[in-house]
Amino acid sequence: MARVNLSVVVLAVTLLLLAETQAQNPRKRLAPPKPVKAQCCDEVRSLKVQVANLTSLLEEMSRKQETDLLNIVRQMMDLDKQNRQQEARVTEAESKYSEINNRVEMIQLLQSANSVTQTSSDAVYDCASLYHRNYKISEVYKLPKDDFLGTPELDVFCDMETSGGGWTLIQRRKVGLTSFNRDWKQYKNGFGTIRGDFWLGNEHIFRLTRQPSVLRIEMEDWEGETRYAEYGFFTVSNELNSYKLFLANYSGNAGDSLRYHNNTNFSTINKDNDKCVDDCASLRKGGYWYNCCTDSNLNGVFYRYGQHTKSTDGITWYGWHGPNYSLKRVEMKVRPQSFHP
Ligand SMILES: [Ca+2]
Repeated sequence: MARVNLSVVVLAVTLLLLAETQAQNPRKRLAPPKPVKAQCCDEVRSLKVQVANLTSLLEEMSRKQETDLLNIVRQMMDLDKQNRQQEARVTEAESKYSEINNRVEMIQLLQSANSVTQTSSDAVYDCASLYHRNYKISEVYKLPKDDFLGTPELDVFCDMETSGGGWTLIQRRKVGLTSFNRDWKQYKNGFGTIRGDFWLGNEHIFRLTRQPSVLRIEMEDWEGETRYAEYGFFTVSNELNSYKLFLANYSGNAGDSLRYHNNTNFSTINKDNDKCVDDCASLRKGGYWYNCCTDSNLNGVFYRYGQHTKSTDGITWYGWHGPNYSLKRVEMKVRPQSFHP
């Protein structure tokens, strides 16, 4: 740019000089030779000095411009370098961000995959699964219908406190107004009131105990004392196999009074499946896994205080109070062996 400007200026000055010279020439011819010539030469000399001054000024300006230009070019190069460095940093940051984003998406995918797995294996099937969904109050809950598991909608009472909670009650005796002297079909489907006395139903107990289960029995006598019996293994067969009882691994302080009933079929007033010539269901007035006949009779007759030691068909647990003592209160409950509070 400086060079172009300089050339233009030099050209302009040259043209000026030429024009001046040409303008002088006719005068040179017209004017008288000597004095005019001297005057002319003085003017030319003065002009030449001016031109020299201008040229040196221009050269100085040009040098300065070139220096400035060089500085500007250097600055521009520096800026360009800085710009490239910034761009590199931005690119690096973007790639890091994208990598982190990918990782987050991967974690989210894994989490959602996990939750799907948990949902399908942790379906609301019993009180233990409700417990794991953070329902931790002992209350009545409605288990939803599940076509995959083949379970109908069902009201259950959950014990979410005893020994870690997660228990689904299958039986309760405490009020004494519900008769337990019922037929096969009623024992199959269940009867009573879920907040009071009830039998959940053999069909439901069968379904609940298809997964390895624990049975816990809690009892209270008329003196207000409590005992319990727990079986680390408990399952009930299907109806075709007469809801046959299998249990093992007793622990507790009430005595092992259900062991005698192990490996026996369920019997009711209208179905004698026991191991006795007698009809145990009729004798003990309940539905139960009668052997010949009882070491316990948790579905026997509810006798009020004062009457509770006068019969052998009451709610008995021989291991604690013998064959003639009918208990005040009983609860039978199940939960999966795999349950961890
Ligand atoms: Ca019999």
